[in-house]
Amino acid sequence: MNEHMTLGEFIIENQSAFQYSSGELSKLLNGLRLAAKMVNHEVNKAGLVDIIGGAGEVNVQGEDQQLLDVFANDKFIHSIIKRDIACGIVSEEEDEFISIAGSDKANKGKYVVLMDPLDGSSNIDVNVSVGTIFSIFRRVTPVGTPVQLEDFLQPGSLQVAAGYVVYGTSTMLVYTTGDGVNGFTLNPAIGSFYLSHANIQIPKTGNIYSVNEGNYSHFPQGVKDYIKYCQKEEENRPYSARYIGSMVSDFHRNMLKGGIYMYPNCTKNIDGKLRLLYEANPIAMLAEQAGGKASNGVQRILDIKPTEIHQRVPFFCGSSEMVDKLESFL
Ligand code: P6P
Repeated sequence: MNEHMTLGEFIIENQSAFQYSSGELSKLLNGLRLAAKMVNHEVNKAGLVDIIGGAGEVNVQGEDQQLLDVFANDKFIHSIIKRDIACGIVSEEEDEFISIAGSDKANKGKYVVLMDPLDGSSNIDVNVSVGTIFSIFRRVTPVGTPVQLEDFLQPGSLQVAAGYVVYGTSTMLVYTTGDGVNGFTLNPAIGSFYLSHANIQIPKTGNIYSVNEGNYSHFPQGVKDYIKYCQKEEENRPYSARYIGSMVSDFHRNMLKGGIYMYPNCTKNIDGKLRLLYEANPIAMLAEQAGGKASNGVQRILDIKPTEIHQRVPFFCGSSEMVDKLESFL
């Protein structure tokens, strides 16, 4: 595998390995790649808000400045619709699912895309990394008919692809089509993503735990006990506490170095905060494809049968031995 391969070359080269290799998923991934570059450009200049104007203002070019998450939502939705491959979209930014009739109104699209176009966007004005998360399924209702809710409410184990973009010190696109996880780093000078992290494997264990300890008093007792276990002077502990407040960044670091990310249910958020369909499921697929685990504390995330598109789920994800240990406390 050529380390200097571009994402475009990689998609084509690995298309045949993909069980539905009709090239349609490749076109969809290429659309997401393009939108990621456009969002990256906008996110990177967000720090110049005073010059370019904040949301709702008019920037120097006289354009209406959009909230970045609205901008990201628009860019990803249009890049998906234009390719006529997907028949529907669920977005964190949209209350209802979007039905794509297609250019000939025939709903020929075989795929549905579920996404969080800009996760952690509240961090942008303090210059902290943010991310896009996406999940792709094949539709289960007949091709040629309008997409239905059941097309989006499939268990995560049926995802055909999942990935994220992290807009950080460098911008990376990390994704899987069920045959391992590969990471691509954007060279902004020429606008190409290059294979930089081939076949990512999460270390079986690690010494980093990520959780918002400000919610400690509201956590279930088992989570409190696990956090105390992480902090205890024993064996290779205490672990380091790292919490960026942007899940994609916390997960990306834990995937490369080992670690566990936790967003538990608590008395304030009885089902947790994270959304099953376009945050937990895609990250869980990536975690498992990289040799890690993802659980809601008692059940594999990918086995959960969704009941509504914006449902929340408690989320524990990362190094397999750390997730196992956490589950033993619950
Ligand atoms: P809290 C961002 O809003 C997000 O969905 C995740 O990316 C992040 O890990 C979490 O919420 C942060 O939430 O409640 O700790 O501020």
